[in-house]
Amino acid sequence: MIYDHLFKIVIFGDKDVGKSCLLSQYVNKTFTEKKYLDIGIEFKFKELIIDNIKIKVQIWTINNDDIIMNYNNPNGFIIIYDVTNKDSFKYIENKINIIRNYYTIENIPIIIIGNKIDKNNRNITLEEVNEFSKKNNIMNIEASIKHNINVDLIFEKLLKKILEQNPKSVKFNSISIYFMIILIFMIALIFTILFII
Ligand SMILES: Nc1nc2c(ncn2[C@@H]2O[C@H](COP(=O)(O)OP(=O)(O)OP(=O)(O)O)[C@@H](O)[C@H]2O)c(=O)[nH]1
Ligand SMILES: [Mg+2]
Repeated sequence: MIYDHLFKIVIFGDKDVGKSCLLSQYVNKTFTEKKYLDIGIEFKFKELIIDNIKIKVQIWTINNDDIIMNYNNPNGFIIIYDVTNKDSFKYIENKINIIRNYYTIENIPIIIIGNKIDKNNRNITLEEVNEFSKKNNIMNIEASIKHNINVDLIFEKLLKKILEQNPKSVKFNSISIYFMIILIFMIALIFTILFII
């Protein structure tokens, strides 16, 4: 697919919240109960169309502050917590400040995800999350990555926000480059013929 935009999204959050699961559920539509090997950093690509705009997304999962600091120009962040684990929610509060301070982009799109709503021992109420989101001006959504509930919606919401900040620009894609080469060749040919006659 020839795309209009290439965006980078970073998935971040405390241990075991479901970062690796989100990546494989969204891109490959697979889920495993087994713990993914914690390799610190992973990425996959996904292509999709939103409002007739062709987008290629490079999605990273990271679980280390240093990587956040060194990460090159992300367009948006997905920060996950586990609705059954209070600590995982506390964890994101200070991470949002790190991201905001480091990237200096006042309004870098961020969405926070309350994952594992399929479990019945939830520890964090939607009210406290809504209050936190409002205070920090970020989007939030709850999900069950296990049951593929709201997984596509997470990316759709974030990407729509990213698109608002990156209006469609005219770019050279591979077809237009071929077209330019042929055009230049034709013009050169016409001049050569004119020169000869
Ligand atoms: N019940 C339930 N379990 C989930 C869900 N999402 C992920 N899990 C489980 O949570 C565990 C951790 O998932 P991972 O995706 O490996 O978590 P992670 O955030 O990548 O963990 P680290 O890379 O170690 O920081 C796994 O056993 C998953 O099966 C969900 O929506 N519901
Ligand atoms: Mg992981």
